[in-house]
Amino acid sequence: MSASIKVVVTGAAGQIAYSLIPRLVNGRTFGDKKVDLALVEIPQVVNKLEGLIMELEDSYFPNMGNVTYTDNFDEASKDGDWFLLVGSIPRGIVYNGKKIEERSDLLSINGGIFVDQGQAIGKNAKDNAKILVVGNPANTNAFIGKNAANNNSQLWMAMTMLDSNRAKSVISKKTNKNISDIKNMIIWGNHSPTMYPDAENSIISGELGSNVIKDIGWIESDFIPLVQQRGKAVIDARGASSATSAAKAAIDTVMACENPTEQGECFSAAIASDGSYDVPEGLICGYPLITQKDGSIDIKRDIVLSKFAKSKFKISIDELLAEKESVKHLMK
Ligand code: NAX
Repeated sequence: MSASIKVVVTGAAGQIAYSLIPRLVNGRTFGDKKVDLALVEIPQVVNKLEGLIMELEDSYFPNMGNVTYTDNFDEASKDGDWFLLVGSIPRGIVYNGKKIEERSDLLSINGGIFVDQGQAIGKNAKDNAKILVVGNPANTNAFIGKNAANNNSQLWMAMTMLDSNRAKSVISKKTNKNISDIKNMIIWGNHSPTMYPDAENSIISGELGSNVIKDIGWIESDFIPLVQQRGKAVIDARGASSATSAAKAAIDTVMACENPTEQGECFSAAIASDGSYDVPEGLICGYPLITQKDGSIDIKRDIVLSKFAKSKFKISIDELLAEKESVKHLMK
């Protein structure tokens, strides 16, 4: 085995984590590296992780290193290379005696969690740590965490890969192409129903999406709402939110960051804006990204957005600005 890597996962007793954690140590996600895991949960359920660790041991993963579990994030974050922040308080549960239904309550409660986690990461994690926020509201949680971490050499991301994978699936059905023929499926903006999945700039069997799908009516009335509402459709059908597809998307994001991107291609995640594509600086916004040969991650800057695309993207940017405003009390 070439080297070792420490991965910290929060929400480790949840649904997504159950599908995600075994894939972290399967010898594929991080290549031949030995993977140490630090699993984090809230005190009420942390002991359940003993059972998960038993299963991991019983699964015989040759690349699995040390596995620890704790309800102390500060301790878990020490020397972390990768952070998969899946844990968050979901909408609909009773928290401190109040049913959490409003997005503003969700932002405020989870925001508080991300202040503490951000500070711990900034202080304890490796300077080149990568942090992928999955727990919702993912972009604004990442915004809060990055601010609290105050360490610009660490990379904070929010996950939009699941939206990108969903969009690829819809395009592959529409065009009768294999899913692997659909590339560069960019999700602009927020991981929320305002996201803008960009069919026009996707690459379908080597051709620009706008040259293949000329039906803007289908894009506007079918494709975009289908992708934006897919999470709700899964909840309605399954009685629980997307879990195995979310776990796969988190792994896809890690692998996209760990391996140089093919020439001309890009992948989707939200990172802090540097002003690219006229997004206000600092917002954690869904962008097309490239992993360079030296491992650094950049925004792909040569995408041309149509007037239609810009109008849709703006709706999502405005939502991110409103979310930023509603958590300003958490910013120092
Ligand atoms: P679960 O409710 O099954 O698991 C969440 C776990 O997080 C629970 O076990 C809970 O105890 C734990 N947790 C809560 N606060 C914590 C904290 N401060 N530290 C550590 N652990 C904590 O939810 P699951 O289905 O796994 O979903 C997790 C999150 O992913 C939710 O916020 C969900 O909305 C979000 N999603 C994000 C997606 C994305 O594409 N970005 C898609 C899937 C999913 O909806």
